[in-house]
Amino acid sequence: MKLKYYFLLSCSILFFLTSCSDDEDAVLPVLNSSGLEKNELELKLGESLSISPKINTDDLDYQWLVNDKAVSNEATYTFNPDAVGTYTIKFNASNSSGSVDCQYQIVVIKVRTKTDESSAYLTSLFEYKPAPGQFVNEGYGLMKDAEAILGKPKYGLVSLGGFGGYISLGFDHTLIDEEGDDFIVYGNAFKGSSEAGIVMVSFDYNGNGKADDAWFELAGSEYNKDEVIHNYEITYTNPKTYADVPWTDNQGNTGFVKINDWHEHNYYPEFIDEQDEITFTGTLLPNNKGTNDMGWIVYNEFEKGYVDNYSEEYAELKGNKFDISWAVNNKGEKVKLPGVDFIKVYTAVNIDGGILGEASTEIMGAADISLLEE
Ligand SMILES: [Ca+2]
Ligand SMILES: [Ca+2]
Ligand SMILES: [Ca+2]
Repeated sequence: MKLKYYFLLSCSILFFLTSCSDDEDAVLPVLNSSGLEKNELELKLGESLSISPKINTDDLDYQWLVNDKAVSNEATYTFNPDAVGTYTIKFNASNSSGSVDCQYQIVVIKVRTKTDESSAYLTSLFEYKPAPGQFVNEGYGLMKDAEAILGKPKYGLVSLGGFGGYISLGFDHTLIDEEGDDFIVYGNAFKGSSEAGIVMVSFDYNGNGKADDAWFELAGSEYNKDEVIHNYEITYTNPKTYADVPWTDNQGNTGFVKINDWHEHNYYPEFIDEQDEITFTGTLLPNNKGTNDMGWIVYNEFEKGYVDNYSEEYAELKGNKFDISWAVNNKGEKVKLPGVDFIKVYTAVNIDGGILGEASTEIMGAADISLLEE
């Protein structure tokens, strides 16, 4: 998590050693307390915050500044912001003997509290950018398919193509990290067909309603395993025809998303801006391809924490459960978010399934567990 999300506090005392004081009796001000107990702070829009620094004397001139603009000359300041953002509040108190000052940094956030009208299901599509795949540019791999997964899941289904292909989506309220699992993402997995996708989550820190804030991965069961490659990067080149799609990765490997006879068209997404090549980055899960007793290719399930993955809960839910508290930053450190406004899902395996085509995560929708009927 970036430092700017933390409340920063620094205080100091300045002695007027060189000044010629008229008032020999003024008590040198000493700051006993900054006025706030916690050393980190996020304030929700609509809430106010009173700051009362504790100083050893009352004989002082006070000055408060918010983002360098003078706002008060009282001993106590009540901060009552009317917009989200990061605010620097400065406090200074002085007399003829010296001065004390403090600086506070406060991040004001807007949480869209759920109401009786809130939908349990996805309401916004922000971006759909699949990696090359057999369903891309046809049924299940067009923008209209991405739109079809909004609302209550019915038959809508969208494919994300090979590794890295993603979709970003939103709810009409902020999902709060409650006890246990918080939301479900629906897929089309079945026993032997786990085409795992990773979920990333984001809070609308800048309050603009757009998914343009920092993303955090929800660490699933494989996250800390040796076979997992973090910061994996793959670049696909557009063949601009019905032909194998070449790729290179940052591990020194090359390969192809191979065409098959059932999908006779270009597999590279023709509706995205990047029409020569595209690079995706993310966490690469271990290759889960195997064969069953009949000799057929299967994709074995991972334990927990992935989309389109036949984990324990899948048979009953037709989806996978996620807990916001699994969020980690890009160093793998736990992150505490005020909530989740946006989710992003990407295909997290890079597997050529032979006759099955490339492994690609599919999604049918998502739901806030707290709003589902028991
Ligand atoms: Ca939770
Ligand atoms: Ca935003
Ligand atoms: Ca699937």
